[in-house]
Amino acid sequence: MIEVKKLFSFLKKKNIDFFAGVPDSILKKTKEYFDKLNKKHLITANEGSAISVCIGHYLSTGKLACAYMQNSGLGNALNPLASIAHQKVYSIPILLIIGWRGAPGTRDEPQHEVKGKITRKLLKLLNIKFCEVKTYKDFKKLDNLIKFSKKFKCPVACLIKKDILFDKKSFKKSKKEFNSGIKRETFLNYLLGNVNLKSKIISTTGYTSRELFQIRKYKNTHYQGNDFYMVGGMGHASMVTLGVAMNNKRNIICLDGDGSLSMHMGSLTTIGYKKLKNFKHIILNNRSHESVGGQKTNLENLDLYKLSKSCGYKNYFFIDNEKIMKRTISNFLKSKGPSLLEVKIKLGTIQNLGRPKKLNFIKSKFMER
Ligand SMILES: Cc1ncc(C[n+]2csc(CCOP(=O)(O)OP(=O)(O)O)c2C)c(N)n1
Repeated sequence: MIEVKKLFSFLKKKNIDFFAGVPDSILKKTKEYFDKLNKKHLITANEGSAISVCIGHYLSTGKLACAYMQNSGLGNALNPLASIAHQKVYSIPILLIIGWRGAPGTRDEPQHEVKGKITRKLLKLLNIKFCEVKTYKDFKKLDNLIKFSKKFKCPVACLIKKDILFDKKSFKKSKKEFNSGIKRETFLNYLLGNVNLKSKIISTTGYTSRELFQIRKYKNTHYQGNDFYMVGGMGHASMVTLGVAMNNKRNIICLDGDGSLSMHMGSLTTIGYKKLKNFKHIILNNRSHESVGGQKTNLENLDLYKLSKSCGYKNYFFIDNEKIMKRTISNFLKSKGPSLLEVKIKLGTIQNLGRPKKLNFIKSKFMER
């Protein structure tokens, strides 16, 4: 195991002082250290952006920067890695720190096992040298890789499995600003109680899908079978919803998070362009990546009213308290879309939260109804 503090002091000694990435549960103990770095750290909308800002950093400083991500984000990172940073293109040194979900020999969710199994192969295909860091002894390997990256001007990677990083310090709980709004669970219960039985819901990655699944499962009143849980493919829920809505007359609802929304925000323009009356988009805005540790999404200044309107959405609704919830949900569901409902939610999730299981069964049910 490795204490996060020691990893950071190792990287500092290697003169690496700029970091960019998308948060991941395996790397969540790094949160407070990144927060302290302030201007030397950026949480980016997606992993391709993290690679790209590290490329820019190198172009202006000549220094190797570090991009961090979950291995599921390698897909997003692939484009700038292969088409810009690769040794045969512009040859840019970068250190990737990758949380290795679904590593062979570990048990994980299906989507992680798929990516976990091919993570090393993907890196090999990209000609990216890598090492796994499990103990302090592995710092030597990492040191050699960093030297290699600097000398031959190419990306290199370090893989870290679950439960390797630990921190002796316990940091303060999230700030007050994250504690206003409605509980996600409360909103979902309200929504499921009011939504037409024929409406379908496509929900984003992380706690949103997990809570929706759990609530449907344990509340007999909340009819099962109309949901498609995006257990992976973060940021793509709205376009899956669009694909379903284009071939349907009933309300098709996307349950999105603010982190997921920002990952592929360009989708909003396509949705606005299509102008489907049955397209209903809900953003559960907790201003954070709660599912992987509560890191900030940095969207405090994003005006979803202006954004949705300028992308071509017809209606915008907002809920930040329970009093207006029922009426607003009903108006939103009745409205002619594309409509966007922003719900201000606070941090916190259902205890003993499960995960959607039997994915093929879920898909079949969703397609049948
Ligand atoms: C491409 C990709 N990058 C990163 C992750 C890890 N991840 C899973 S859920 C999540 C946070 C989602 O944030 P948000 O949509 O705001 O929902 P919240 O967790 O706050 O409910 C992240 C970063 C992932 N699954 N896929």
